[in-house]
Amino acid sequence: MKSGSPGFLVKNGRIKKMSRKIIHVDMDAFYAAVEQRDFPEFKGLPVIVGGQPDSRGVVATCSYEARKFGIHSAMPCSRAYQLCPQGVFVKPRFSAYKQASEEIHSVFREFTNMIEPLSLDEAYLDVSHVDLYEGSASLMAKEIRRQIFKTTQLSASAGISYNKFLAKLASDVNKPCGQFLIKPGQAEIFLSSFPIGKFYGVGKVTEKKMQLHGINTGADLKQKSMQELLALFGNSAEYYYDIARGIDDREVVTHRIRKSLGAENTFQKDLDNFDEMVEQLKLLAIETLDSLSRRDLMAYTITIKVKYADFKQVTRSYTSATVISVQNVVFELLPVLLGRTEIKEKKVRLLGVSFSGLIDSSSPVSGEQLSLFGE
Ligand code: DCP
Ligand code: MG
Repeated sequence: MKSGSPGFLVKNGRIKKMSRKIIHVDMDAFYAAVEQRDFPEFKGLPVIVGGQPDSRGVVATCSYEARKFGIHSAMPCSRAYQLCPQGVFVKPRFSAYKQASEEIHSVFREFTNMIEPLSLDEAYLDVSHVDLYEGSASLMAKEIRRQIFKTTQLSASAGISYNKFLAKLASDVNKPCGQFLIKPGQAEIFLSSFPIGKFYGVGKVTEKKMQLHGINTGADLKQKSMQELLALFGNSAEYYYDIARGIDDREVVTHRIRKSLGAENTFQKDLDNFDEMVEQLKLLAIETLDSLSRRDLMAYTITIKVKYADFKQVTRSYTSATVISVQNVVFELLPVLLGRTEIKEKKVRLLGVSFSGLIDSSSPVSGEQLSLFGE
């Protein structure tokens, strides 16, 4: 049996699918909590991690005290300052968050090796085959949270269910510092009153489109037939059909292959000069190429992202049949891609470079591609 798969059980001569037990752990106000732990004078205060109030940066996260003022992740810091001038604005300290994340993972590993990290503060654990606490995933989650707190003095929330989709939704229910279980048979009731925009995989654009068609909750989504969903959403129809019913067969993937790697920068002043933009893109490209090579990765696709002064954003990509993550090739492509945007008409506030279509540079195919490219 493949580890982490639900497996099969032969019962009364019939094959029965065993359901999974998934725990989704998500730290509470992660970066801000680390700041409040390391600087006790910040405890109980609205702490905003990200840029300074007078900068053009955005909020990475904020403490629950700050959330009462309406501040949230990705909000411009200037806006956060308007909402809460007395807030404590601090710069992120990634090494501290990374360290905390490693400690959290060592707690996870006491329970299972079937861990799929989603970010520094979030992971899925497949505990289907773990015998601790007589196999009770709820008790395991409670103990995981207790041990995380003991080791890091940081609080975590957890969602427990029979698949990843539901476990992730569940971890938000009793946040902060709580957990919630969705048992088989409870999903559809749980989802029926759930606002459609909160479903994982329903972004802002899809949310609007669904609302236009009278889909505001999980119950509304479930009312739609597969035919109707196909007409509305094409390839994604099946996904929406399934999530309305709480169906998700994705396994916990322990060795996730990175899909993309990139860097971006918001400028203090909008840029309006082509050469300067190319220079900035080159700097971002060098940084990203460096991260790729440290991870022994190479890429087939390069994408630039341009956010204009009016906040509209576009991406331009180029995919090659050969590996393109080589500095001189990238430097040639950057001005070409940039030339395909509206920078002549609009100023630019943010630039980004990312690589996707990643392969391991030690894999035989990449060696072949590289030599092809060399010719
Ligand atoms: N983060 C970020 N930029 C975002 C969102 C998040 O830099 N737009 C960072 C800061 C967060 C961390 O990732 O601390 C984890 O993100 P979460 O969405 O889990 O948010 P928090 O852990 O901060 O809060 P919550 O208690 O809602 O999970
Ligand atoms: Mg979190």
